[in-house]
Amino acid sequence: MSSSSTGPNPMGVAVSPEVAEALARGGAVVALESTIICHGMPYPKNLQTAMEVEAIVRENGAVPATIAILDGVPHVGLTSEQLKSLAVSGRQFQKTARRDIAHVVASGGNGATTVSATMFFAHKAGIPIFVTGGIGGVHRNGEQTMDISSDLTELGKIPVTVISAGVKSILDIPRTLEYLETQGVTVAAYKTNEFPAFFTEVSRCKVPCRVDSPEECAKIIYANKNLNLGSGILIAVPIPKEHAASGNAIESAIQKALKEAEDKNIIGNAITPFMLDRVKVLTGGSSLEASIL
Ligand code: PSU
Ligand code: MN
Repeated sequence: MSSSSTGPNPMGVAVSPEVAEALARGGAVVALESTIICHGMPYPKNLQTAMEVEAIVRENGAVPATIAILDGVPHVGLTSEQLKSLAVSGRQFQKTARRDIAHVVASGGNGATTVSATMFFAHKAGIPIFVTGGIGGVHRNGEQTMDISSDLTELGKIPVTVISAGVKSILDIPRTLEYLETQGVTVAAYKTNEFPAFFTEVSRCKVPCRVDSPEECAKIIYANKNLNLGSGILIAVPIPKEHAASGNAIESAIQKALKEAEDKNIIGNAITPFMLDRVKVLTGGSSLEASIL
């Protein structure tokens, strides 16, 4: 079902009528990001995947709220027309992390929100749950470049629960977990003791907390809320074994892509889309398939 968005409310955010209605009656709403649509996958795979993800949320009795900035207005919950225009526009939508929000809004631009910006708007709209594929983290060589995704600091300061397939091994997973600890983020893994590496269930990093049921997750989310901890929660759900890509093939693609990035001097917020794209090409598309499944 698609519904047209209302104009921005006094908080400066346009919440779609369907999302607003669900929130008002205390129904379940799941926030979804848009960088993955505009910068993470090619058209039309991105549109198919975005629509599929929204459909899965609905099948499970919740209302999806994809978040993006359209003509300078942050939108929480998109119509199918808006979703399509986002998918078709792709990279014309600016990759928008927390630091970019004010600029994209002030210039009336179009922004595809990363995990950090999506968390920010989800919280503003009163949505406590956000589902995505992979989150950003500490980049490899991050100890020199200081390239640490603002997804991690946002998790430290916004009480939203992010459910993801973990952190891709294009990043430095052990340092990402260290940084999340510093930020005070509750990190849990679902039915495993190991923090998942997105393409595979294996990272060799022990997770600080294991959960084995949705009820256990809910109890942690409740404790966080009840104590007003103010920080976020990351729940990592490993990719199903049958869909896991080969760890070795991915690692050698990552090594190649890292070298290419260095040679081309690709840095800053361009590095994640570059790495995702190169790893996809170098693995003959198997990393993209694993991303969608
Ligand atoms: N990792 C993925 N897929 C993605 C991203 C990260 O496996 O699509 C996107 C998310 O939107 C994430 C952002 O929030 O990249 C992080 O970018 P950066 O590393 O520039 O902070
Ligand atoms: Mn970065």
